[in-house]
Amino acid sequence: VTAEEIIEKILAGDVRQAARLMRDLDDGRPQALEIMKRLYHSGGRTQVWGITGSPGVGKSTLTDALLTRLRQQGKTVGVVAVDPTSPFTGGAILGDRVRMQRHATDEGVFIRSLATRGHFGGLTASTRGVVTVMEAMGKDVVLVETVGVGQDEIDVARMADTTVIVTVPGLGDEVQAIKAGILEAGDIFVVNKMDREGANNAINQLESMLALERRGTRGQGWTPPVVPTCAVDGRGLEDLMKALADHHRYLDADNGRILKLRRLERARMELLDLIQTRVMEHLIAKLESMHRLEEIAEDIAAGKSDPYSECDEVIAALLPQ
Ligand SMILES: Nc1nc2c(ncn2[C@@H]2O[C@H](COP(=O)(O)OP(=O)(O)O)[C@@H](O)[C@H]2O)c(=O)[nH]1
Ligand SMILES: [Mg+2]
Repeated sequence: VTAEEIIEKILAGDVRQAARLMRDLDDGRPQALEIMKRLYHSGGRTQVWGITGSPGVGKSTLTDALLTRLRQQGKTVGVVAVDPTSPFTGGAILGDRVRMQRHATDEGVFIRSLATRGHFGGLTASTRGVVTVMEAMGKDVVLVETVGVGQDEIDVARMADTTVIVTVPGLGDEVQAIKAGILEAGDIFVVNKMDREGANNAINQLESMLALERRGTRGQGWTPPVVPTCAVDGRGLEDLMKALADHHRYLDADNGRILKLRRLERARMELLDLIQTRVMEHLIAKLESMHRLEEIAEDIAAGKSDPYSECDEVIAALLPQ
C-alpha cells in the first residue's frame, strides 16, 4: 500500500488503516512519520477534551457517559485511554468493561489505549500522535482519559482544548490536585460520586481554592465551573455537557483567540517533545554502539568519575557545537 492510499483511507475514516498507522508510529517506523507530516494539518475542527484525575474517581465511567451522549447527538467520537487499567481496553471491573465495550461495534466510535510509551516519543508525543490521526479521520470530538498522577499526565491534560479534572468527595483529593500542580490546568472541575457523603464539602473546598487560583493567566475570561456528577446514574451529566459546550464557545469567541493560544502552547510542547526524544535516542544509540555507556557507568559507580563530568564529556563529544 502506498502512503497516498493510506492517507486517503485515513481521511475517509478507515479504522483499520488508522489503527495500523498508530501501531507503526509507536514502533517508530519511518513511513509512519512521513505520513504524519502530511496528516498533521488535515484535521477539521475536532474538539479535544482531556479527562484527568486520580485512579478510581470515575474518569472511564464519565468518558463512557459523555461518549453515549455525543453519539446521541450524532457526533463521531475518538477515545484515547492513557491508562492500562482502563475498562475500555480490558482492564478494571468486568461489569464496567462489558458496558464500555458495547461501543466497540459502533462505527462512529474509535477507541485506542496507550498503556506504554512507544518509540515515537514520550507519553505526550504518543498521545498527540493518536489524537492527530483521529483528527484526520474527522472525529467531531476526541476524549483523552489520563490518570492525573505525574508531570507526563499533566502535560497530556494541557494538550487538550478543554481539560476536565475529576475528583470525588472525601479523599482530600482537592488538596492533592493542588500539590500536583494541576489545578491551574483545569478548565472544568467535576466532583463525581456526588451520591457519596461529603459532596457539598468537596464542592465548597474546590470552589474556594479556585477563587484563589483565578489570578492565573490561563483562564482569562473563564471561570472554571465545579460540576457535581454521578457518572453511574447520569446525574449532572447534562450540566457537564453544557459546561463543555460553554467552554468551547469561550475558546471560539473573538475569532478563536484563546484557542489559537492553546494550539500555540501545544505546538511548542509537541515540537520540544519530539526533539527531546529524537536527540536522546540518537545519543544513547551512539553511546551504546561505542560500548561507552557501560564503561562510564562502571567508572562512576567505582568512584573514578562522576555523572556531572561524564555528562559534559559526552555532550562535548557527541553534539556538534
Ligand atoms: N457510587 C459511584 N460510583 C461510581 C461513580 N462513577 C464511577 N463509579 C465507580 O467507580 C469505579 C471506578 O470507576 P472508573 O470509571 O473505572 O474510574 P477511573 O479509574 O477514574 O477511570 C467503578 O466501579 C465505577 O462503577 C459515581 O458517580 N458514583
Ligand atoms: Mg479509567
